Amino acid sequence: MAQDAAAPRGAPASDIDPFTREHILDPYAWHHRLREMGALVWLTKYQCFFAPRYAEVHRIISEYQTFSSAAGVGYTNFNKEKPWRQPSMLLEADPPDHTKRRAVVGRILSAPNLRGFRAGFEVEANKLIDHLLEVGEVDAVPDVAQAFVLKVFPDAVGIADGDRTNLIKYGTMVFNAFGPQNEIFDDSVRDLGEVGPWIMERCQHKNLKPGRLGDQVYQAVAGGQITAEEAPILVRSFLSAGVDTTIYGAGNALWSLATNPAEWAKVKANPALAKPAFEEVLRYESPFQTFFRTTIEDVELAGITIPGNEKVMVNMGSANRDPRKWDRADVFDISRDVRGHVGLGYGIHACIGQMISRLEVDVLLSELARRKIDFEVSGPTQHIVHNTLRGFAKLPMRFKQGS
Ligand code: OVM
Repeated sequence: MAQDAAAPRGAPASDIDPFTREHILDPYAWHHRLREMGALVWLTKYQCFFAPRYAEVHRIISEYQTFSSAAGVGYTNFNKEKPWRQPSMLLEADPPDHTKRRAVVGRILSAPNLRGFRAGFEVEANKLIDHLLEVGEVDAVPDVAQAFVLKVFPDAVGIADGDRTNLIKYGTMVFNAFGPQNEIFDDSVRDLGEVGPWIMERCQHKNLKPGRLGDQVYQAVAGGQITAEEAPILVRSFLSAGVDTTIYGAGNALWSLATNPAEWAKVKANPALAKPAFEEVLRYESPFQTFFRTTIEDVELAGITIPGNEKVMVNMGSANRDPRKWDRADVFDISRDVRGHVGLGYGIHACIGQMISRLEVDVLLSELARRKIDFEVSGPTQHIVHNTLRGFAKLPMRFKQGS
């Protein structure tokens, strides 16, 4: 057990390491403990504050003027250390740089602009469901979540067909890099020399199918809204942020619904409930658990002064289960009022891909529901050991025709 003590900073302190294998695999007990300790807890190992409660998480991600993203949203402070890759032009940027790019990409990823994809996603979901009924037992991470997302999402961006596993390798690097430079990070960047150039090649205009989302970014260059230098790095954001998140989100959805069959019965009875069910998954098993901000200047939060140019660790997974905000926070309930969850962030940096991610998972779940498919966990599961994402490495499941 970690030692808790009063910190010199006037906040409670903890020597807990959120990035050990043990704490990654079982986060909710230590989240609870840190929430009970205070609104800000000083992490002695990382020498930074940790925000475990909903109110402060919400405030930090709202106040982009004070809590900057430009020094990176991982533990590495770009003001002090070199980033591992060229920073994202959306995620790792502040206004005014962020503003125009956000508007352009936001329009491309808006619901009206995505409407045309639904029918094709449904075809793919139904092919997959036919296959699941044939084989019965699968590992739902590679065989369902990954199979579906790796087909429909890169197709929508306009990436050529073929082996797309480099997208997963790259996503694993990107999201592990938001944590400390520990062994988990080192393991995931091992293939960077091969995967990095592969990704950047996919971001070139000539390699993107005309009319799809990637090409639309380049059309904005032609329209003068963004520069030619920005375009490939913006397409890179699609490939960085859009794959692992939705795969683990879909896996977490299948697990949450399989282990709460009364909730799945509600969706089967009314497939329109697939949408609120996924929102509850984003709260209950947030795929993107944690990131950081960097203070631009001294700021007072919860009675504590945080000096400028310091990292603050923000835990959305913990905020999404804070009983100060949520009734029966540890219960998966698709009927609850889940508005305000921070599973997709909030404010100017709120997930820009949320509409396509929701569309993918909604199609998958609502087609399973429409066809009255039942599924259950059929063997031991295993979570990923990952610095920032929460999801399954192994999720054995049995699918069968229900009624
Ligand atoms: C990006 C990016 C990468 C990872 C995550 C993310 C959660 C964005 O390259 O813009 O948002």
